[in-house]
Amino acid sequence: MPKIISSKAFMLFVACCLVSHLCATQVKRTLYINKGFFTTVDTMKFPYLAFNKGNVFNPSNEVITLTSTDTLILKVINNDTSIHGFSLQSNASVNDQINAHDSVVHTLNFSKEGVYIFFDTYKYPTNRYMGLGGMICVNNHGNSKNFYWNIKEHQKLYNQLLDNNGTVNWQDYYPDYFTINGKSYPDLQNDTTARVFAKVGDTVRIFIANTGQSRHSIHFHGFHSRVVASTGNFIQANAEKETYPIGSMQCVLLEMIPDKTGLYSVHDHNLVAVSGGGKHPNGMFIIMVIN
Ligand SMILES: [Cu+2]
Repeated sequence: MPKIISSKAFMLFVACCLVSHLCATQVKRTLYINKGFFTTVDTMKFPYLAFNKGNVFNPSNEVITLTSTDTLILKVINNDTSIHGFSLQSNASVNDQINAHDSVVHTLNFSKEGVYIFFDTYKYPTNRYMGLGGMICVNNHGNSKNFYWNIKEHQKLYNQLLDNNGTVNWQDYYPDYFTINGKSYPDLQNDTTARVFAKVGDTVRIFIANTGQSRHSIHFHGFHSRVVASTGNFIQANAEKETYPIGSMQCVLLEMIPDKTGLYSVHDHNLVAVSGGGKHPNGMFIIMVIN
């Protein structure tokens, strides 16, 4: 008799395991820390670092997308010849030091929708400034049109100095290039992950992280958005507005439902950030298309 009960209990246990296994999706991703050169909109070059999905350098950091029921198995490989760090802004227990050509693995869950920054804490803020800051985007809307903006500014001379183990004074920081996903206008117009392209009535979601050193005020023409999630001190959840001041290492998830067709610009309200190498409008500037 006890044997029958225990075998029934065992079958129930197996069934439960199967159900919970089917509901929870495991997402496996690998990030490579790569070193290379950033090419600006006016073809200047400076040393740069990025988290990429392969071992080939690309100045756009990889974007990881999840839902809040996913479990992320994340491997980070240091493909550089120097030590790097790996941290997650929302989770203090993720704080690694990774030797050259070494790697770490984390199992992570994100219970809330929003944007989470992963970044290099080693020699902080140097390596993060040099490019090592990316986004994990958690979205439960099954039918939204999603766009990803990793916003950042650069001062060419600072990258060169820091790469030569020089010191810089952040009080004297006057950035000369301003990018979204490592690109400036007009190249940004060809970034399908950044340029909003939607129809009237679509639910547009824009995942924004500021991985730079400066604050950036993102200003939309044409539409107000609703704040779905925010880590910023300046932006409250559910606020509906058209300008969003996003501080260094802060994130916002916006939702916009366009009600009219046309071309509408989005730009940093600080007009210096709408330039590149002193030329306007070669900075943080996107023309959205609503059909
Ligand atoms: Cu404007």
